[in-house]
Amino acid sequence: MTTLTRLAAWQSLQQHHEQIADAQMKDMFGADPDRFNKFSLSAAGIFLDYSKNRIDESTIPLLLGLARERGLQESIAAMFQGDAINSTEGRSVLHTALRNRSERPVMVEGSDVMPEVRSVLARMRSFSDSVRESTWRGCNGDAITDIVNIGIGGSDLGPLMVTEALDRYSHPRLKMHFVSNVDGSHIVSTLDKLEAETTLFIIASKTFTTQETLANAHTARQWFVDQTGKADGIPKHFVALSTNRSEVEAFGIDAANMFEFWDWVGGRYSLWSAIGLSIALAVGMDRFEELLSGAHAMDEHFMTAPMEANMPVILALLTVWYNNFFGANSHLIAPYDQYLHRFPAYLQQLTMESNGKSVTRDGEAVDYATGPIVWGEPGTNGQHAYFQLVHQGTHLIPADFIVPLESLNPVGDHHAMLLANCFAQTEALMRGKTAEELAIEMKQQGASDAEIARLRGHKTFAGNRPTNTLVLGTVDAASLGALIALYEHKVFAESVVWGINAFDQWGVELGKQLAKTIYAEIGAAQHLTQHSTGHDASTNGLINMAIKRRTLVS
Ligand code: G6Q
Repeated sequence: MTTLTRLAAWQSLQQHHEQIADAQMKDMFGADPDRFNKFSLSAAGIFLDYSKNRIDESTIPLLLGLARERGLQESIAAMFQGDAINSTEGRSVLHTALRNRSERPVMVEGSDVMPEVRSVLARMRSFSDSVRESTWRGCNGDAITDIVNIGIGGSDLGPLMVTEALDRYSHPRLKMHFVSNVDGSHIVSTLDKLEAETTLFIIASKTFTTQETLANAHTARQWFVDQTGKADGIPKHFVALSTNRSEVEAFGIDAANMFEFWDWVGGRYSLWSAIGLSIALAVGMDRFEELLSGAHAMDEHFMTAPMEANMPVILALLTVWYNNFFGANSHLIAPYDQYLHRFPAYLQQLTMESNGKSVTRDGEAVDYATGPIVWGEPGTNGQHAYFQLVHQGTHLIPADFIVPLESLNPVGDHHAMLLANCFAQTEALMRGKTAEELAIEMKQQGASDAEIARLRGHKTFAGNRPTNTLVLGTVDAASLGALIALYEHKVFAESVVWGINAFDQWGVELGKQLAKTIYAEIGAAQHLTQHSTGHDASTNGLINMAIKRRTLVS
C-alpha cells in the first residue's frame, strides 16, 4: 500500500463512500431546499454549481482533510513562488508568471522574470499591431491576409482552441490557419488556399526540434520560395516562437523575428507566452491581455481563497471522489457553446498529459487510479450522439457542463433553447425516471399495461449521475482566460493529491524517439528495396507493406 491509501483521511473517505454510495441526489435535494446555495460558488466571473454531485455535508470536509494531509496548500504556494516542482526535469512551473498582472516579482534562480515577460509582451504588441494595421507588409509590399501557425501539441492546441473560441472578435482581414499533423495532406491542403505574398508563417516550437513541426516548416518555406522566387522575402513571412535561439537561426529565421519564452513554461501551459502570438494577431493584443487578466484573476483566487471555497480545489476533489472511490475512470466535458468546440480536445491534452502517470513523484508505482480519460463534444450535438451512454450505459461518467448566460449571436429563441437543453440534461442525469413515473407518462399517452411492462426496462433511467455546471456571463477573452486557468489549477490540485508530477511528459518524449528507427527504414529512397527483419512479425510485416507500396509508386 502506498502512503496515500494508508492515510486516515483516505480510509475515512472509503467508509463515507460505503455510507453514501446508494443515496439518491434527488432525495438530498428534496430534504434540503438550500442545497443549491450550499454547493455553489463564484470566482473570477465563473459560477460553479456542484450541487448535483453525490455528496452530503460531510463529503467536502473529508476530501479537504485528504488535501490537507497531502499538503495541497503548501504545494500551491511552492508552484507560485517558483520552486522546481517539475522534479524529473528540474524545472519551475511558472505559466502563472506569464499572466501576472500584479507588480509582484516572480523569482527564478534568484532573478525576477517579470521584466523579460513584459518585454516579450511588448514585442508581441508591436508586431501584432503592425500586421493588423498593415504597416507590416509582405515581400511585394502587400498587407498580410493569412496567418499559418505551424506547431503541434502544446504549440498548437491552446492557440487553436482560443482563436476558435474568440473568433467573434477576430480581425476581419486576417484568416487563421493551424497546421500540426505531419500528414502532408494537412500542409498541402492549407497551402492550396493561400497566396504566398500575403501569408505569414509562425513556426511555434518550444524545442525547435520536433519532427512534425520542422517537416511542415521546411515544406512551407520551400513552397514560399517556389511561389515567390524570393528567398530574401523569408524575413517578412516567417517568424519563430521558441526557447531555442540556435535552432531557430539554423532553420534560417533571424533572431529579430523570434519571440522568446523560457523552459519554466510547459508546452501545454504555453498559450499565455509567445506561443499565443497567433491569438494576439487574430484578436489584438488588448484582448490577449484580457485573456491574461482573466487567468490572473483565477490565479489569485486559487492562491488565496480558503480551500473550502476554492473552485479549482473543489473540482479537483470531486474528480478524486469519483475516480478513486466510485471507480469512475472517465470525465465528460460538454461545452454548451459552439465557440468552445475545441475546448474538450484542448483539455484532453492538459489533463491526460499532465495526470496520465502511474508512479509517484518518488518513482513508486501507485496502487490507486490517477488521471481519468477526458473526452467530449459540444452540446446540444452530444445529446444526439454519445449522451445515450451517459444516461443509460453501465459506466458512471461525471460530467462538466459549461454554458454562457448570454449568446454572442442572439437570434430568435436559439439561446433559450440552448440553455434549456443544458439545464434539462443535468436535471435528467440527476433525477432519472422511475418505473412509476414511466407508467404514468405512458398511460397518459394511451399505452396498455402490457406495453408499459414490455418497455419498462428500456425507458427507465437510474439517474444519480453527477454533473457540475459552470456558468459564464458570455464567452469573452477574460472569462475564457479564467476558465482555462481554472482547469489548469484543477489538474495540478489533483496531481498533488495523487502525489504525481503533472508537469513532465515522458510518454510524449517516447513518441518523439520511436518513429526514428522505422523512418530510417521506410523514409529514404535508397532503403526502398530493403526488407525489414529487425522487429516483431507485425511491425516487420507493416514496414514491408509500406516499402513495397512505396517502391511501386516511386
Ligand atoms: C506539452 C508537450 C507536447 C509539446 C509538443 C510540441 O506539454 O510537451 O505536447 O508541446 O510535443 O513540442 P515543441 O513545442 O517543442 O515543438
